[in-house]
Amino acid sequence: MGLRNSGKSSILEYFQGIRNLVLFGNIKPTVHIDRVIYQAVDYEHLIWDFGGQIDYLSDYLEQFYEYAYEADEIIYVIDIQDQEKYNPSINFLKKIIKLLVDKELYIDIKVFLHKFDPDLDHTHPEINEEVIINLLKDVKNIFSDNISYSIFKTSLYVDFKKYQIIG
Ligand SMILES: Nc1nc2c(ncn2[C@@H]2O[C@H](COP(=O)(O)OP(=O)(O)OP(=O)(O)O)[C@@H](O)[C@H]2O)c(=O)[nH]1
Ligand SMILES: [Mg+2]
Repeated sequence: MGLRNSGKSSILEYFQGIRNLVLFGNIKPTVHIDRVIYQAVDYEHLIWDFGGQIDYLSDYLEQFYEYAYEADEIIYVIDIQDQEKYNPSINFLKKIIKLLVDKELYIDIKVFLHKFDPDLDHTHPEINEEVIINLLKDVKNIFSDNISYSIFKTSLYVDFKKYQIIG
């Protein structure tokens, strides 16, 4: 889950082996919910990709129990390159957490601070350490003690690697 354009569907494509950055640029906004089966080494994951456009969000909250009661975990994606959406994104997550508590759903939450690209200080110098520390503080603040959560920095634009194959 997460607001529109935060990178959720791209992350799922990446899980499934896509590495071509051009293809990520071609992904269309998800219409309502896309259900994806991802065969990992260990077992099969059934992943629900919740389209983040504004029109869908109230439905997710209204029917939250029906959507969530069988889930093992929620991955919540925040686009760190889009500062204007920090507050709305945190507010939506806050509503999700309140529903989890109210409905006694003890589902683990992983927050991805996403688009944390290796060249971020060149492409987005305004997203400096202070901005990230404040964002982290704001995210941590909305969690109560009875919710298990972890926070990650993520990016699909991973570092260049070279593998020697001959010589
Ligand atoms: N810079 C950068 N861009 C990314 C990264 N991951 C995804 N994107 C871009 O983010 C844009 C939105 O990606 P989507 O995967 O469609 O986002 P979404 O959260 O599924 O959007 P909705 O389906 O509308 O909720 C695309 O242009 C991607 O190329 C990343 O790690 N770094
Ligand atoms: Mg999507």
